[in-house]
Amino acid sequence: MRFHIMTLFPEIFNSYMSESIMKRAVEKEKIEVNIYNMRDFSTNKHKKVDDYPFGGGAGMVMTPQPIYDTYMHIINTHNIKDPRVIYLTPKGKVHNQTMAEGFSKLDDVILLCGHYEGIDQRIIDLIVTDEVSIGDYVLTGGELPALILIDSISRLIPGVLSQNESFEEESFKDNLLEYPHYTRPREFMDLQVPDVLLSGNHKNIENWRNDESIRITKERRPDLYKKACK
Ligand code: 6GU
Repeated sequence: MRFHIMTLFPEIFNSYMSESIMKRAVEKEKIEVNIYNMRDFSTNKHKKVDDYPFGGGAGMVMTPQPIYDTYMHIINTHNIKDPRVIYLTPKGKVHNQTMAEGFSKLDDVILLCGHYEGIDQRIIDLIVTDEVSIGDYVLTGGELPALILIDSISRLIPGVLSQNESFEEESFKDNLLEYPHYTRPREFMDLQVPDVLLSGNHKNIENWRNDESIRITKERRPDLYKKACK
């Protein structure tokens, strides 16, 4: 999978992509991350990328030219046939595990990070295929949401996680939240590890974990619990 990030703040991505599982995924060539500073594509003599909104109002709007030219550069240099362009915006469809699974099957994903009050609507009409939000709160820009998409998508690509890190048993599988985990020591600050986990009885352990998953989901996420029962 190749990610192509369109941003005004390219530096934000370097440290996250240089650690842990993301770093390993790049090294193993399971993912490729290309970062484009849209300011570099501005034809304005001062490299301007924003302007006042027609109709008035607060804040600035990103102008279409640098965005469109960055997009054309990406699809031409990488020979992308049916480009999927995800615009990160609080107005988008809220990201979830099912959407991450869908995106993980693509060869190329272009992530468009907005700033200021937003981007010219004509860019959305012309090139954006998906508008995605990461939740019901407002951030200052699309860079953190883009990293969240990259992370959630990458770990679903075969070979990115090791056997150990497998996503076969984790939260949101079958719309359930994950059961609690324990490790050594058996007693910590007078708190014990549940006996069943020390019993060696695999059937009982599986049943306990399943019951805990259901209990926790019902308590915290009645919306998910309803779907899990279907
Ligand atoms: Cl994708 N962008 C911004 N700026 N704020 C957000 C968001 C995205 N998702 C939730 N809040």
